[in-house]
Amino acid sequence: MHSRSLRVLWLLEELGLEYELVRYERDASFRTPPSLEKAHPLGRAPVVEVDGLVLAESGAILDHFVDRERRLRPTSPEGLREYRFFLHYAEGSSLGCKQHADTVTHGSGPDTARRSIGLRRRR
Ligand SMILES: N[C@@H](CCC(=O)N[C@@H](CS)C(=O)NCC(=O)O)C(=O)O
Repeated sequence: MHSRSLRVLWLLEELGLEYELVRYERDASFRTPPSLEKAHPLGRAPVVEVDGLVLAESGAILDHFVDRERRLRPTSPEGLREYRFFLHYAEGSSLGCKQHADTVTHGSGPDTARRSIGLRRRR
């Protein structure tokens, strides 16, 4: 699975919660289908329906379940700081790098990726 949905599935497994998985197949250019916009206006994965709500943004979804279950969130100030760091790092700094790498692998080619991160090709 090449999706932030994995973050949510991982947490649901860690929490031992039951869930129904709904798959939205991507098109050839790796975009989600318009039908996902019916679930949430962002039209991006993951989207979850839980507690009568429709939630998007993987970090917000993770926070929702951790709050609801009152498990896995550290209580010490240091632990909480680290928890927040990694919750945001995964979608922020870390994924920024991954997206650049994906652009090289799947997207518009190495030159586009190099330009977007300010690198020049060596002559
Ligand atoms: N910040 C959002 C990013 C959502 C996102 O861009 N999801 C990707 C899959 S990992 C997606 O749906 N891409 C297909 C598209 O934009 O059409 C989150 O963490 O949930």
